[in-house]
Amino acid sequence: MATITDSITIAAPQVRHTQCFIDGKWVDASSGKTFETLNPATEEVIAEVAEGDAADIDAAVKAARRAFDGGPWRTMDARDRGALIYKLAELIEQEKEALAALETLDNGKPIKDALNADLPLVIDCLKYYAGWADKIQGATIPIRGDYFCYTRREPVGVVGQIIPWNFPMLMTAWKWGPALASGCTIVMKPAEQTPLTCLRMAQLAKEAGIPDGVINVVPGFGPTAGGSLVAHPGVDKIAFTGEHTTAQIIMKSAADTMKRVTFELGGKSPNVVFADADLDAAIAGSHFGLYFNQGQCCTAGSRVFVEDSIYDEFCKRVAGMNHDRKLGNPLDMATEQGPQVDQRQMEKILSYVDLGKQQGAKLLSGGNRFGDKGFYVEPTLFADVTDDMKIATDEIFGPVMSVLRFKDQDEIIQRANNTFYGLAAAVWTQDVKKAHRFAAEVRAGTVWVNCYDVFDTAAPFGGFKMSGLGRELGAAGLDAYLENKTVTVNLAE
Ligand code: TXE
Repeated sequence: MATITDSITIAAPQVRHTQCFIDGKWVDASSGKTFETLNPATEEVIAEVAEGDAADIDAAVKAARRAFDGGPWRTMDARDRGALIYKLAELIEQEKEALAALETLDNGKPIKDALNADLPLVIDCLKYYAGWADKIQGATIPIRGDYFCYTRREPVGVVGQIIPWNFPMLMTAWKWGPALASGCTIVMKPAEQTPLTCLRMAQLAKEAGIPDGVINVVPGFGPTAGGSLVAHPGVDKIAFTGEHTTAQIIMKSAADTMKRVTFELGGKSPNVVFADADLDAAIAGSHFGLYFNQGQCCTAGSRVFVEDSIYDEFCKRVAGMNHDRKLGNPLDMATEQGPQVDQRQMEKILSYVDLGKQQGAKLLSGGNRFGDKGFYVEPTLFADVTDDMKIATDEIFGPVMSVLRFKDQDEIIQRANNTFYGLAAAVWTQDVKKAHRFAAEVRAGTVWVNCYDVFDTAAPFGGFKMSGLGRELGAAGLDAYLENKTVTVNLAE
């Protein structure tokens, strides 16, 4: 089974911010309440964090409203706004080791991943959107008559942003980058499991010179802090990443004030491996596509369809990789898999393992909690999974791979699309025609061909069907933070 690692361990970082960040100041929750954030590797309390609720959200929205309506942010030279966003990226870069360690402490992800994946993507995202600030342009439109018609692209206003715990800093950057570039002001509610890095980023934004009130962060729980943000009449738009059932609650509540909404939600992404694929690459890529980040990725390739003739070899080799996988202290540079984010997620995953066994799937590796301290789950592999089993239909959000067999190329599109999700998909084949046919016919917002989880800030990302609404990243990601204003000028004498 997986082994405990023993090599260079990074020191636990200092926790500097635990209060609400409102109007450029650190303040306690107005109720005085706090909640604990835990280290999921040890189950020990890292810090007590201010538990914001409706009153704190109200203060934050008012600050954001003032900063938007009367402050310099929206009206300053766009290039200067871009420079401030770039400065924030540079300050993050200067303390990237400490931020990566803080992310690992709060979330449990291996420090190696926080350093080599999360932090570079965060910095890249902010630098990319810094470059957009002075390139947001309208159009001149040749309408009928003696008129001059043009459009202005204006910031949507105060945006409420609610993020999950699987990539706390990266989700912060994905939300802040386009909002800041377009001139919006922000009230963010980080996930209750992982508030610490977002709070540190707020302080760095202040040090970068982003004016008070432009970014506000209110930690707290979903139905209270999150719910009041969604209901607040002073908020113009909500951007949310999390579970689709939460998005449905948010969408209904946002309807009362006609807020704009964008959603990045879950998935049950099909990953199709044809017999003609480069098998080494397909196995390595499929393993990464599911087990990366403890399986806690919205894009996780959790329905792996493997062609009959290579099915047994594929499963055997994935089981071997699981056997060798290094689980342990996530602050250890050699650790490949850390704990799940919390007890609830660990228990949810283990209950799906039980369901897989009950419904007749064949457990080839893992299936248990790893150790008795920390929320670790062994890398788990099920073979002989059929399309209707719960482990093939539900988002497990953990290190559980379900491998399904296919024989007929024509059946695979229909089976891949047989889900209410539509976030991502992948195909492994050396046949160009097969790859493009799959890419065209699969109902998903992102398709990877002979690769998995390749993200770039410049490329739009989001879901079809119940996996989301709107797009993040790239130029498309800016649209969600902009209104189109049409101006028509009478030129007649
Ligand atoms: O998500 P929630 P949870 C999936 C994954 C996971 C499951 C539950 O399957 O097992 O969701 O995770 C805030 N009004 N994903 O419970 O509840 C909440 O405080 C306003 C997929 O963490 O959606 C947090 O900040 N806000 C996913 C954020 O919403 C509310 C990432 C996400 O929490 C709220 C995470 C409410 N009524 C989980 N209720 C992905 N696709 O990336 C909660 N929140």
